[in-house]
Amino acid sequence: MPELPRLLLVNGPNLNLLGVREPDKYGTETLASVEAMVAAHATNRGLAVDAVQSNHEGVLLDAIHAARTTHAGVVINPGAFTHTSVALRDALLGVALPVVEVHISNVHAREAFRHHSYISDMAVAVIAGAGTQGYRFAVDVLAERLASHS
Ligand code: CA2
Repeated sequence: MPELPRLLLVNGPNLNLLGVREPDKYGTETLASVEAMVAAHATNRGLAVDAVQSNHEGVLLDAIHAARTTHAGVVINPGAFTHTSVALRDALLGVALPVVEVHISNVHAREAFRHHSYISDMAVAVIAGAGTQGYRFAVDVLAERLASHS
């Protein structure tokens, strides 16, 4: 049986605290349940998922580099690195995989420093403010894109 195309799910700093703190902003689901939900949804769409979360920029860069030849797309919530990291942008540009950027909260309704993203202009889609459902929508975007580009 041929292997399913794989997506890399990347969560950046502090997202390991999902469901533990600040439920008003980020909901009550844990990171583990989000990752399981994404994997289940991807399976329904004929895709497999590998998930990484780190509070360390270099770990995220390494995971993205490693996905270059093994994965078909990236779903990423870069957390605060969204607003700061040229290195993360360069890593995503370097691997040339389709990227969907996800934010649980509506970053545009928050502080001005959250309105700029180093990723958005190179992403195929940006989903913000849909809560953790946004990760499912991101899988849908990549599934449709991969189907239409195959
Ligand atoms: O809305 C999002 O998903 C963000 O990417 C979350 C980041 C924030 O810096 C971005 O501006 C928007 C923060 C992630 C922190 O996650 C926590 C989760 C639970 C408790 C505390 C932090």
